[in-house]
Amino acid sequence: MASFCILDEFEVHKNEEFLRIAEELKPELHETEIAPVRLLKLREDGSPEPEVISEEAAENLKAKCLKKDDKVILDFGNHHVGYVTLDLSSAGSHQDAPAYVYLKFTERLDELTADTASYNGWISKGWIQEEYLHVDVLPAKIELPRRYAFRYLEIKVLDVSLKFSLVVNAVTGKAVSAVQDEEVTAISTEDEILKQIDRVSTRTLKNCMQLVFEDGPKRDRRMWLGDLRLQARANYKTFHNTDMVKRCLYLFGGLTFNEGKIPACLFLEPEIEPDDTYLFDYALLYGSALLDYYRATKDMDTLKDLYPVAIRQIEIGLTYLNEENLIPDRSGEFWCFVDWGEGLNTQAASLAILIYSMRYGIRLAEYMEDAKTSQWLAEKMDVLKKSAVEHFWDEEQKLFVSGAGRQVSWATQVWMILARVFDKEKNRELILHTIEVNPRIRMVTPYMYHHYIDALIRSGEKERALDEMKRYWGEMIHDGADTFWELYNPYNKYESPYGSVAVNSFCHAWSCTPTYFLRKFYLEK
Ligand code: RAM
Repeated sequence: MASFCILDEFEVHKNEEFLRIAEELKPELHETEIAPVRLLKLREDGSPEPEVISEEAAENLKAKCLKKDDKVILDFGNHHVGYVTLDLSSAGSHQDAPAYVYLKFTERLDELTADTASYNGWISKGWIQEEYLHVDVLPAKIELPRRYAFRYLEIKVLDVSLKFSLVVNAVTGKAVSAVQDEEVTAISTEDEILKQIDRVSTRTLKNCMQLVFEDGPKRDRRMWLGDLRLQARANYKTFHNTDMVKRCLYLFGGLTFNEGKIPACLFLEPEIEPDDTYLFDYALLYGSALLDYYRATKDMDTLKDLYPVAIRQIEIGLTYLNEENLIPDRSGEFWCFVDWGEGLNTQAASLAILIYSMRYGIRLAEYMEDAKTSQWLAEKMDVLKKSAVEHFWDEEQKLFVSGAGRQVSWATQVWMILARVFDKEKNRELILHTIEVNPRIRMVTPYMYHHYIDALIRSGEKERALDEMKRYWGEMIHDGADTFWELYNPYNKYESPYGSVAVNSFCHAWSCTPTYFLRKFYLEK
């Protein structure tokens, strides 16, 4: 379990003008009608691969008289985020007892057979998309109040009475998103896997684009800064909804806390409010998200407004350095994210991310013609690069190590490459050597894989990056992904940071970036 770093004193600073700008950019959500496209039946042996029993879902559904323990499984054909209405009635004698109904919405097929009752993870089981309904009077049209992220819906009759049955006349729904499929053109390639990867990426992005860039429409449903940065990159190359990025950057910039820190995430309801969680790396990466935005839009007014917020994050980051110019090791806390994954030591990566953010800070300062800032940042960055090599480079292993235990992980190598502690050729040697050694402490999230792909491309290993993308995201599709997942460890497919995959999110913002890589580095003229 991650130990959260809850702040003793938490003081929110609101910039009303920034929040006003953000509010004006609030999108109208598009609604699309959705309906089940087929009914499924689980195999006799209970295996998760259901048999398709009907393509004429609506007619077949209506024809069923459901008794105690009967169930139907509806397949909506693709992953959706939205609302569902049940149209129910009874057959037989007068309804003499409540119809007691169980509903389970799932994003993946596998989840239909997962045992959710024994869930014992460390985050709320409230995220599992299950409902228990008592329907006292039939017929009834029930508009379910929650928003779901789902492709499948199981409806099970927990009980009726001996004298009547439940009839599901129809299940209808509306999917919601700030963007529409038509806004994106498919990539032109003959490669089927790449086409699929691109399609699943854009679907993931679309379903996470709600009133802000959410991280996962099933779980969390809030805006995390690290996820936002990657979503925005994918968005520039696809839906190009730059207003949404602008809105989100202003929200983070307008809701800072203690010393001007940007929170790691924002809650959206009942009112937008910052979480009392500071993640060192996420806050530092704000500048990178701002620079991407500026490069995509040339919106100087926004840059001018938010530049001080970005530079402030670097200043705050620098205050954590000790006398040896190192960030003290806080791997045991939820303080510098880097990646989920048991036992990952984040000390070296945190210094690398600080260096990386300073390079972005320098670029921002150059656009702002702020020579003083770019100069001090460049000088300090050189000092930190030297410190990184001096303390973390292991000449014998030819790898970077991290923490007192001198841990070798993939994440540390990747972030040192992205920090450009070495030149391009040496970075190339390092990434190839890492692949060969295959350190035991692996990457587990698509978030970390994004940075790995980035590191390969920046080290001149473009073809290998493409192969790795196909291997990782392609394998997820092979394992049934309609949208990409929060966590995917090809070596342990049931891994969860929360104690059970039942609460993992299977449409997760930070996993949508293959579309960015493909469109930016491979398919654009
Ligand atoms: C989880 C979510 C989110 C991520 C944080 C660090 O709660 O998966 O996307 O940014 O962790």
